[in-house]
Amino acid sequence: QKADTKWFPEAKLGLFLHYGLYAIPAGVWKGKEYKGVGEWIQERAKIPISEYEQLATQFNPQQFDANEWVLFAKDCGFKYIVITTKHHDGFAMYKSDVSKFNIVDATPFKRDIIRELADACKKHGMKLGFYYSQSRDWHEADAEGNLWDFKGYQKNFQKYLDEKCKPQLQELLTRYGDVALIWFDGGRKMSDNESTQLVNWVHKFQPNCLTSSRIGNGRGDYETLSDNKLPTTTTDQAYEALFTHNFRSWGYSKTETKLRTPQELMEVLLNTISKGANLLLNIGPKPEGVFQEESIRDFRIIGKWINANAEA
Ligand code: FUL
Repeated sequence: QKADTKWFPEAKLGLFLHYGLYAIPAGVWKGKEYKGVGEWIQERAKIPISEYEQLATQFNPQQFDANEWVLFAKDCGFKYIVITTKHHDGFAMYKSDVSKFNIVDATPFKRDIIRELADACKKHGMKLGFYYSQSRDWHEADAEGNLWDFKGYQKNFQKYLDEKCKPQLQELLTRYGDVALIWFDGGRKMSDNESTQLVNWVHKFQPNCLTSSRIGNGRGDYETLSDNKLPTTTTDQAYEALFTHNFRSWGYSKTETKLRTPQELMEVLLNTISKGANLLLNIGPKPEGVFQEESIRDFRIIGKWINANAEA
């Protein structure tokens, strides 16, 4: 049973937010600069879990204000927000009973950012979707990816699915109201059975919650393209291109400072929506809980055009 995708092509523009512990190192670990994807720092620098976990004790985004984020998105013409609830590092940005490695139990901040965002989205009529890294989880021995802490270990992927992935998805789908979509990421190594299990699991709790194609094996409800790639053909299917303001990093980065200009953002936007696909445009919020000033400035510029040209 596929979910109802009708709202999706009508939405056209989504705000992608990659927020997590990786915003603190922001591409720099022990004085060494890592270019590219800042949210991959644990893998790039092969940081042991015990050390990476220490970042949680420093995570305290005092300036975070969910209403501000949502109203900014709304002002700029975004119709949905997708935020990382758990990226490849395995850290839950919400209160999870499944793993203590979460924002409420492991940080001095102690607030559930996803709860606050869900409430703000509801209040302001914004759709909310959850990014969830379903196969890579560098915090877990049985998940994909961490070969530095768990060298030579015989993985039991189904165990990870049953004991972390599925229970966490259940939390996300039963505690935060309507979830517009689960933005699965990284299903290339999954079997058809594993992908199907997860899609069914999502639809069991919320039949109309969309699942992205990165669930693997053609099982998603809508098609999401490769990172920072324009659609090549016109489509009337539910399709989505994703671009980050900063050319290469999704998480906040001090080593990737070049940003797409408003002109470049407009080109990406027009190219994408003229082909019938949605654009999911990304910001990596800073450790303090705010967006980079340049992103606010530039997104407001394209927002003006979007609002001026929005269909009545
Ligand atoms: C990729 C991930 O590995 C990146 O870190 C990022 O989340 C991007 C949107 O998808 O596959």
